Amino acid sequence: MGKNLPITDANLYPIHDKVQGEERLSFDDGVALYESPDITGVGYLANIVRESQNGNFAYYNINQHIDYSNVCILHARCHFCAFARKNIKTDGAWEMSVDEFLDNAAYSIDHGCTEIHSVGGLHPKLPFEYYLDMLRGLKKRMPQVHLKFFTAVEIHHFSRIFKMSIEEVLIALRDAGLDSLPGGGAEIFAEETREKICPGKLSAEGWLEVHDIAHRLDIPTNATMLYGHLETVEDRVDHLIRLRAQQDKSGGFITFIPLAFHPENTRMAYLPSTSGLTDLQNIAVSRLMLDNFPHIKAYWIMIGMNVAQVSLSYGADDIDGTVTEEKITHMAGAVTPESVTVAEISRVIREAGRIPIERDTLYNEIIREGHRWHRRAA
Ligand code: V47
Repeated sequence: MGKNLPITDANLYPIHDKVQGEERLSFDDGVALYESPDITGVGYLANIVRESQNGNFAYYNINQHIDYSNVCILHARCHFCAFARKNIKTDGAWEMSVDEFLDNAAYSIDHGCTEIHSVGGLHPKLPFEYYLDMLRGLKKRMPQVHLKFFTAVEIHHFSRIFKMSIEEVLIALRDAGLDSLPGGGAEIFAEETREKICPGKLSAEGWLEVHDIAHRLDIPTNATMLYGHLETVEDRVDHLIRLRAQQDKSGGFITFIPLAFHPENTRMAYLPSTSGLTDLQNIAVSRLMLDNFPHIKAYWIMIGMNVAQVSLSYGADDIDGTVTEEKITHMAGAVTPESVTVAEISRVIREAGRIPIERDTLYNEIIREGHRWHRRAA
């Protein structure tokens, strides 16, 4: 068994058999994958799943990130965050008016973006109308553009401060133009570690409940996991298995994005940055454990374009997008550019031996004719 396989760790052979038989991997398999010294072998296994699900394609999108404000009532609680500020008077704080936000988003029209990704801190004072007006204003100006707004933590915050149920919040936002939720705020679900890195933040159950309700309302969402801080290997596997169980239940996750912790300017600045091998390992193990997630995204902003390129053979089928003005990671010391061109993304993907496909948020292929674009009919 395994004689002609590019696997040197015998602990991976039974997992190889399960992967070949399309059998679900267990908690112990997840731990064995993380503990294996044979990263190439783990990547080989992840690549089998990646190619069976997404062939030779590698997806990207043309998108814009706009963070409407970094004022956050949890500013003192999330020890991994370099983005949040106590109030608008604090050094480095910002708060866009709806008009400023809409002016900022004009970039999306000029640059043919198919998606705007917008999140903010948990703002104590902005009224619900502010969020509705942002969405309505964008939908009026650019009805084609997909609006991926607000993490589960923001949705829960709105429900609390506006005294509405999660369902009421999501329905009102959806009616105003919300198309999907990004995957942020999940951090690490394991209670003990979560309590150390972000005490008092929305719990794992709370995060999953918001996504559950969104899925029931036909609002698709993404999921993330923050790694490279105080979490154990068991915490990571537990996180992936809880996401997999949620996907079995509600089925609305589109893509999973492992997020590499950036320590600079945070209260955990004593920790080292993640290594390329840890980044590849997290991509590969998530591809293997999350058998019911259609896509795994290598977020180049956090792991760098070089590792993102290699990850296309370690389980990832998506490289995120052009991005533009990313703040959360750059305020925590990311050295990647804040934006990249389509030509560069295509070159990176082709060089990895994959076929670049421009997609929208829901993975419909985008066809461009000059400045105009449309989604390929299914
Ligand atoms: O929720 C915060 C994380 C998330 C740091 O859904 C940090 O398509 C690293 O969720 N170092 C926001 N990470 C980013 C996010 C995301 C990004 C790209 C695509 C999608 C998607 C979602 O970033 C936060 C938090 O988990 N984060 N601080 C830090 N210092």
